[in-house]
Amino acid sequence: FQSSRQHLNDVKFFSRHLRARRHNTHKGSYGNVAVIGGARGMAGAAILAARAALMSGAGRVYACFAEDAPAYDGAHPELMCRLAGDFDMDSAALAAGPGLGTGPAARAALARAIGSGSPLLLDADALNLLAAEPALQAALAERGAPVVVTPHPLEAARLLGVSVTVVQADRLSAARELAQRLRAVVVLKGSGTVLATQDGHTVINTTGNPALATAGTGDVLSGLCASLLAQGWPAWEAALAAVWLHGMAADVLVTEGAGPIGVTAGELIPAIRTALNRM
Ligand code: NPW
Ligand code: AMP
Ligand code: MG
Repeated sequence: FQSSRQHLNDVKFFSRHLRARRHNTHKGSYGNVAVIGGARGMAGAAILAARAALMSGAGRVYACFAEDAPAYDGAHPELMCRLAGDFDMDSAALAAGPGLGTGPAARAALARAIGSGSPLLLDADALNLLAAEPALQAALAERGAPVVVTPHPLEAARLLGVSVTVVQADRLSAARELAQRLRAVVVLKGSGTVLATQDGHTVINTTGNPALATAGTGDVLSGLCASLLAQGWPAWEAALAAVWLHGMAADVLVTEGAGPIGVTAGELIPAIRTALNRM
């Protein structure tokens, strides 16, 4: 297993999926993303994920809320705000979890997302719901469409039923174990994010810095990765590219003097757009 470990400091791992935009294309050519999240008090998490999806190139982005959908996002009226219950989960790549909460409406939205045929990213409260309910894990394992999960160490610990100390003591093994159990690409976040496939292949990301240690940066990563899934990237390359770009954007902000102190998750989003276009 150890021989499969690689360090992701080179875009060659995913560069073949980077394509210039062709002239004769339209918004339908770049895929739909739906973020499923934003319970009361955490609408910002869903908005951040949706903005990240929009500014990383998805053709249409929906922000779906388990309860109380806002009319629109004043800073980004391009986003379409909906109730999750009204959304056709088969019509977009899904990012479920940012600020989703764990109540009955959240659980119902997650079950519909898992039951859909869409590419699916699970983060945050979607992972907390999954950890609490073996039936949802069983449904996830039955899926045909791709799944990426992006736990931070505490979310990974909840899923594995161990302590954060155990996860952090051997992050490669924790990521591999989760990938096998959930039949998903796993992104175990934190300094030196570990990515793992179901067959035990692992990569450690080398971009990023403690500027990212602030609320909402994980939600931005979810929207970015779902956007690449919507644009047709395979799950593994989408996860590699999203993690690399997210960290690179933070590195650029620090180089420009905007961090590491006080970078906000919202500022990361245009920096990701710049990094993506420069590639
Ligand atoms: P500590 O503090 O070390 O004991 P939770 P959440 C641990 C939404 N958000 N290494 C750490 O534990 C999310 O989307 C909404 C080691 C930390 O305190 C979720 O839906 C926002 N430990 C919901 O809130 C912006 C680490 O985990 C604890 C670690 C809850 O998500 C914020 C936190 O985990 C947020 O995104 C690391 N690298 N990273 C909004 N604007 O609406 C984390 N931990 O209790 O699951 O809470 O991550 O804040
Ligand atoms: P979340 O905890 O879900 O908001 O996710 C936090 C995001 O910031 C993840 O992508 C982490 O990998 C990243 N992050 C947090 N702290 C650091 C750090 N010290 N160095 C690099 N990346 C970090
Ligand atoms: Mg998070």
